Amino acid sequence: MSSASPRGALVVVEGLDRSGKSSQCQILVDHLNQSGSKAQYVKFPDRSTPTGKMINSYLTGSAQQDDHSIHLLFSANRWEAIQSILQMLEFGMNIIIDRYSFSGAVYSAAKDNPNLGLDWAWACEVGLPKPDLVLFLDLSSEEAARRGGYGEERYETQQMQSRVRALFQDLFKRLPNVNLKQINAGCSIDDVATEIRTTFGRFVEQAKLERPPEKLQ
Ligand code: 2DT
Ligand code: MG
Repeated sequence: MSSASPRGALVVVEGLDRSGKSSQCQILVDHLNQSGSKAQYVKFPDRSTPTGKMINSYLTGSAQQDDHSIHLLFSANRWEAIQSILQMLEFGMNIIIDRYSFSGAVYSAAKDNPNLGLDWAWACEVGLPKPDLVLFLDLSSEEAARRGGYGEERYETQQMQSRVRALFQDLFKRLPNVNLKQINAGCSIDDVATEIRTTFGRFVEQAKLERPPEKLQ
């Protein structure tokens, strides 16, 4: 591929559990692939790698971890994937990521651990590729709970989710350089998908993608 061809866009979808992230990522990926753009779905945590398996044991309750230690594992689970993500972007593939550093910082900071605030939690994300676009699917924790309730994994309680929702907004305020679009995830799947597609389309028309992407600060 010649260096003149555009790189792919790095898009992150964030939100609470039950906000529809995974479905919406898949819908966008399918839409892009069907309309002639290359797109690949990536999910964090990636539970298939050695770090991901440790994370999975923690989330499902079969292992305990110190709060800092599990935080670093989640971050390592992203860092270990970065070379392959950068290569796919360079190859012209749009990468649609289901959760990224933003979830990484806020879920850890939402714990009742006075030594683990947003500043500490964000520090190990600095230097990772900065997404070109972040779509935040906003949903109240009450509405999320009405959608069939939470599952049985760690963090899936209404108290934790409402803290996480507030911390996402605190974090976004600290990151004015992030290209953020908040989307009301309380509408129907089709309406949310349409808004995401329109937002992505508008973004791509105007995008001047640096190569490689900028870094999170
Ligand atoms: P899923 O339900 O999306 O599989 O996530 N989490 C996620 C963190 O605490 N830190 C992170 O860095 C990431 C990516 C959010 C499982 C849970 O893991 C949380 C919910
Ligand atoms: Mg979950």
